[in-house]
Amino acid sequence: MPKGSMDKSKSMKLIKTVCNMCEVRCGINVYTDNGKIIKVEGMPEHPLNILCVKARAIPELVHSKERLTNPLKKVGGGFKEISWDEAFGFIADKLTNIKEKYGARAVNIHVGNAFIATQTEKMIRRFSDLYGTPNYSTGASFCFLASTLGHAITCGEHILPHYQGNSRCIIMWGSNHTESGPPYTDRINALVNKGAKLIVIDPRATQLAKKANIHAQIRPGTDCALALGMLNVIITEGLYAQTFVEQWTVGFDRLAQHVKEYSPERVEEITWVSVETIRNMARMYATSKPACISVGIPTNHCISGVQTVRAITTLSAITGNLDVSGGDIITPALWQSSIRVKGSIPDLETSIGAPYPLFRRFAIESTASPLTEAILGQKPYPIKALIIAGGNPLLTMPNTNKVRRAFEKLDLLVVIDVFMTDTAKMAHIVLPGTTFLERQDLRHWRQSGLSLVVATNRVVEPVGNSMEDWKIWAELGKRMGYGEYFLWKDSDELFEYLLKPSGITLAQLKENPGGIYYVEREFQKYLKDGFSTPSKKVELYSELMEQYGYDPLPTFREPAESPVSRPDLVSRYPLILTTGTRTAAYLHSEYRNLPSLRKLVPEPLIEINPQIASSLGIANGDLVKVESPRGSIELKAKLTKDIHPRVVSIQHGWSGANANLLTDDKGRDPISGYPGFRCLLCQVTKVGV
Ligand SMILES: Nc1nc2c(c(=O)[nH]1)N[C@H]1C(S)=C(S)[C@@H](COP(=O)(O)OP(=O)(O)OC[C@H]3O[C@@H](n4cnc5c(=O)[nH]c(N)nc54)[C@H](O)[C@@H]3O)O[C@H]1N2
Ligand SMILES: Nc1nc2c(c(=O)[nH]1)N[C@H]1C(S)=C(S)[C@@H](COP(=O)(O)OP(=O)(O)OC[C@H]3O[C@@H](n4cnc5c(=O)[nH]c(N)nc54)[C@H](O)[C@@H]3O)O[C@H]1N2
Ligand code: SF4
Ligand SMILES: [Mo]
Repeated sequence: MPKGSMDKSKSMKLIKTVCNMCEVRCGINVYTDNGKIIKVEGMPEHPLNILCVKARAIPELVHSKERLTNPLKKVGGGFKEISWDEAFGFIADKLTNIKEKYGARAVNIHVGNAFIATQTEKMIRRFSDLYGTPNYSTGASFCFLASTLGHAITCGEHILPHYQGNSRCIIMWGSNHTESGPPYTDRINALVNKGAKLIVIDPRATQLAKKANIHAQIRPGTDCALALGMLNVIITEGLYAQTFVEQWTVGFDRLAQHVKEYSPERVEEITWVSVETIRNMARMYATSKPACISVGIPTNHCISGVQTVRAITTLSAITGNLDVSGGDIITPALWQSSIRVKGSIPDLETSIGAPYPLFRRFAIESTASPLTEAILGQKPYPIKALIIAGGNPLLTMPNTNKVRRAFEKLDLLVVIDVFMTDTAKMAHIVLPGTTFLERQDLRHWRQSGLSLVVATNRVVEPVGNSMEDWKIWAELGKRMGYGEYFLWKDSDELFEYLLKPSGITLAQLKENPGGIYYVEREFQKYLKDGFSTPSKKVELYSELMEQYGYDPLPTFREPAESPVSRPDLVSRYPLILTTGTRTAAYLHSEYRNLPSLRKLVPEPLIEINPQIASSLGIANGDLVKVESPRGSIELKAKLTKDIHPRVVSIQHGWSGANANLLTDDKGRDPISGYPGFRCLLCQVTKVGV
């Protein structure tokens, strides 16, 4: 810490913790004075310690006047402050009645991104077990699990690009770390400066695309076809790693036969990426080793999501880039005590996620993708109550009009949040949780091969009557009569218990605020143990997929709503719409109310190419109406040559111009249940003409 600032204020305190303003989770030094956060800096002890714009806005988040400080109950059209006791009593009575009348499965508990891989998520799961509902879902219903599935089916484990190694080629495949993971961009830039080749596959010319050796401006939703086209070139030209393929893969011959259908010429037609670019990319990738691929979330958000990930993993495998330094590496998860309730674990086959058996098998939870159908259509049975912790589905789930109709029908909607979000406004009960700075969290993560576990520190006391999120569930559990299952008196005790199998103690974590590596980095572990698949090899051809009725080889399916699959829609909706591209200022629907961030990105915009804009009579800054078969929104046009002329892009998470009013909850990936957030059709018109 700079000495000068210490002198200025004797009462200033430094607390080391981890930023949770986005999923990257950098180490931060937070300075407080009289219970107020006054400054945030990067924490040198932590491997990720850049300070992005969101972290600088932490004081605005914590001390915002808009924070929820008391439990609220909907009375008439408004909310009334109530005590925690009354809130827990009300919820417990409702949950008990619903269970008696409809069974426990009539309650869905949904955990948003705020708590992924923390003790809070575990407590909520414990509560769900005790209540008896199989309908426990998380952010995995829309995020990262399609990748995990594609990886697990193919090579047994989740894989991630190893930026710490000396990659000679990096593919940013629908991934834009400049906005979505700034610290990783620094690492990529360093590798590129050392001569690594960079390939970017993106309908937009991102900052990295502009410095890339190859930028493939792909048609949204066709990544699977592109990967298969690259496989075609690599196999035809014999550019694969023969020994690895022979010893460690199954189904290569069938794959080789299968990808013959994906000639570069056919793939150009599907993807808009030229034959020459497909060939160059395939050659560059296969001959610059080691190479790693950053698989972004857009590859998951289409009907072929899991198959896309399978095809990309196949590329990595047959070129010998799996689990090598600088390639795509396997990092084991942290071994923690389970707090599932033995003997009371609900059968996921009875969950509303039943139609997605592979998702269930690997996620070990239900999915929220059929939630609105279950509420509105009572299929496969009615869902009567929904508890949402740390999520804002009214802005983040597809087809908002349908989400709203569904939520209006619920007998009980409870939202646990730190702000009065659009979703919270619909709730019968709103409970004030805390921000990550008002509690300790036990966090572990594997991004970029960093197998880190950290116990974060509380920086300030919970504001008003807000309650630490894990505790809310313990208290509600006690109120439901499950007291004997929630005996941990504080987070320290809970963390000690959870950490037991890891061999790491809480005391060690407290001494190491930058975290502890829970496993030593080991490459090519398969040489000893094989891969964690049924055959112990990389399953290019997957019998597991076949068993579940899915294509055993990665196969491209046209997006559910595209000019090819829905020619009937094209004259009315001629443009391709991708939604959800990240901006560094915000996290999904969060932080629009923090002044410094709002200043950076003041309003929602639609990115549109000047070529198409001029044909529609639209100038930069004009107010336009964007319409899809589900609904319409109005927002300003940002004319930019950086986007493909036939594609428009809108960020999600804006309350006034909610992209999910345009998206569809149908046409889902049959394996993961993920909706096609990234590949839809729309029409753009200037407002007022
Ligand atoms: N600041 C910030 N950071 C975040 C988040 C946030 O909301 N804000 N969210 C976090 C979460 S939960 C996630 S999942 C990640 C997501 O982060 P990323 O995986 O990086 O995803 P995006 O930024 O949505 O999109 C990346 C790029 O894909 C392009 N793209 C759009 N459609 C397609 C397509 O069909 N194919 C291809 N190849 N490219 C396409 C977009 O133009 C964009 O440049 O970010 C995380 N980090
Ligand atoms: N159209 C479109 N929609 C998308 C996507 C897309 O690309 N396009 N991306 C999808 C993806 S990948 C994801 S991950 C989801 C994200 O979807 P959500 O999980 O709904 O994400 P957020 O909008 O960040 O909502 C988090 C909520 O938790 C609250 N919160 C934050 N921290 C805490 C805390 O510590 N305690 C409590 N109690 N509350 C807290 C915030 O105020 C916020 O309201 O969105 C999905 N939706
Ligand atoms: S990238 Fe920014 S918001 Fe995300 S964890 Fe790091 S400092 Fe926080
Ligand atoms: Mo996500």
